[in-house]
Amino acid sequence: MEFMLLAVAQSSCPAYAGVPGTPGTPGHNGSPGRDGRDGFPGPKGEKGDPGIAADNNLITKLQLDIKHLTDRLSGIEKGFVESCSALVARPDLLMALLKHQICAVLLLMEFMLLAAAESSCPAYAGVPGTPGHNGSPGRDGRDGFPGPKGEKGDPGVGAQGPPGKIGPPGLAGPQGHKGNPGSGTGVQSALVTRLQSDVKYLTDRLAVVEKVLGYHMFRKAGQKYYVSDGLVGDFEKAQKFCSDAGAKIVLPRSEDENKVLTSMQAALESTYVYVGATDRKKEGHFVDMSDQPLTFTNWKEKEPNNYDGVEDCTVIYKDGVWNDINCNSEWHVVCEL
Ligand code: FUC
Ligand code: CA
Repeated sequence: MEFMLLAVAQSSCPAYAGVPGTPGTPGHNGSPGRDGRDGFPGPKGEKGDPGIAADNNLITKLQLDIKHLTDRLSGIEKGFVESCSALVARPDLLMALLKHQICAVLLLMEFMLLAAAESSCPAYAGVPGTPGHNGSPGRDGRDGFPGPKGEKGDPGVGAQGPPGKIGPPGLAGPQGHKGNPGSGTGVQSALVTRLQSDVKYLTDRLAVVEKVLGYHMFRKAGQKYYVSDGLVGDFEKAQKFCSDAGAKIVLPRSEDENKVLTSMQAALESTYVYVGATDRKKEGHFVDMSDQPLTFTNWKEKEPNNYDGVEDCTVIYKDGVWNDINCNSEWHVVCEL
């Protein structure tokens, strides 16, 4: 009714300014805030593998040691030492030690979408007001995710310089304590262990050979050496002479060794040479100098006969056969190393 009356008044009256309209609709929400700051750097990469230069130097040194020892042995023994060719290094294993690892890191990014809701209210009649101002910018976004993990560090570099010239080996010292577990690769450790064992074997062998060189006469018998300075004495004297030399009275343990001793005996121009076997502890039961049963004998026919009941020691005759004899009689002394 009121609306109709107004319409009638407007059509019939001069136009006046209308009643101001109701306020406009609220402005839209402000624009989204700025992107968040960059994330912090990722965690530091893992420490690189231990350097291999030091171990390689050790391997090189051991190989040089082996070459040096092998050369010395070959020179000394002049062809009667077995080949040391089994001790040649293994370059293929060394190459396998150099390996590289590349790690790929996957970065997950999360995006959040915000939807602004618009709301409007119906306006009443009248001229709508001007739109309100935009709202203030939203808050800054959240910080980004941490960056990717850093690259793995470079392998370390050994501080050890190149090996110097090898001096002559000294006397073998006492065995040291067991070392800590190695830090190299399995292949590397196995190679080093083998080379160290080879060096020890050759060093020990060289010490024996050099000792042998100090005697007037020597013969190689398998892995042993028979040595003599031409000494003649009773069994006690023979025992002392050999034990002072870090050796034992000779005792052939095979036909071949028995032949070597026989040839030495001929060179010594000796009738008898003492052999390290006695039955002093139990008559008729001959044992070696460690009281172990004999694994090889070459008794002459009808020997041992314990002649006159006083024969507890053993000698080898010129033709290689054995005889039991009085320990107080004096014969040539040969030791084995
Ligand atoms: C044989 C040997 C003895 C001794 C004697 C002269 O009877 O068995 O050991 O040599 O000869
Ligand atoms: Ca006898």
